[in-house]
Amino acid sequence: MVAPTSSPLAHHRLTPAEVARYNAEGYHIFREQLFPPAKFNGLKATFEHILDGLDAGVRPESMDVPHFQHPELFQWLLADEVLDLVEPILGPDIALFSSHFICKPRGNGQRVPWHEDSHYWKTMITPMEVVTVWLAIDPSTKVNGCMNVIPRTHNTGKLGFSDYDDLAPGIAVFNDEIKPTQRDPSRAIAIELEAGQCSLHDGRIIHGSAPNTSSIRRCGYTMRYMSAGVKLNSDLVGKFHNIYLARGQDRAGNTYGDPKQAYPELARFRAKHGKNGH
Ligand SMILES: O=C(O)CCC(=O)C(=O)O
Repeated sequence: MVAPTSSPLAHHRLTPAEVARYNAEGYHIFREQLFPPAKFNGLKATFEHILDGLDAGVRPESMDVPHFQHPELFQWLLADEVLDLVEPILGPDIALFSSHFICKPRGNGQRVPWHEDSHYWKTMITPMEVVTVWLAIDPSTKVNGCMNVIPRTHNTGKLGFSDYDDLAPGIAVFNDEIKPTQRDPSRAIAIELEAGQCSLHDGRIIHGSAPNTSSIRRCGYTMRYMSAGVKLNSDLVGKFHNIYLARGQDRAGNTYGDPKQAYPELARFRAKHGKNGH
């Protein structure tokens, strides 16, 4: 008899040591290609198509929840390559929480103020446990405004709920920013990625990025996942937000959206009522 060569966890793409480091530092840089080349190129072509169809005046940094209008994105959002990456952190029951193309055009790409994602989600989910996979659609470097994270801030200081100052509307991707006394950018790590690579970050970590004044566009696709044991505020379901069961089973009594269906009414509601933040 041939001894088994793989364990039930063999498809996991992070080692236990990498998971421990992610939990301690609040982020991880994944240097492999997330998807095989043809699959990545398909996502990039889909992104370019959505970008080309943006209404006049809509900034490309603000392509939030595109999957509500473009269910073809679930080919990537629910793909094993991504779920195998987050499963060692989240466990076997996984929900897709959200997604966002943050595309800084060359020359005049807006900066992302220092923030915690949790600041924008505090009335949405409990507990606040989200992993974002930030996939580089374009190369992302210090030159074109890559994301910076301040390690360990997800479990120190204000634990994801810092105090914020308002910013003048329209000058940055969000209209508020963590108070200067509650952040220390001198400790930040620049996450430079080749196209097709990705990073992971905890929803409570302090992060942000500089404007893009370079001649190279910088687009990242944020794919956000949580355990299916995290509860989405049921008042929001079908009106403001939907989540999707990606793997395993529901553990929180959530209602899940149908990935074969578009929900343009959610996008319309968000556009009408405005949304500052993720
Ligand atoms: O794209 C960036 O520079 C910031 C990304 C971000 O805020 C996020 O993924 O939560």
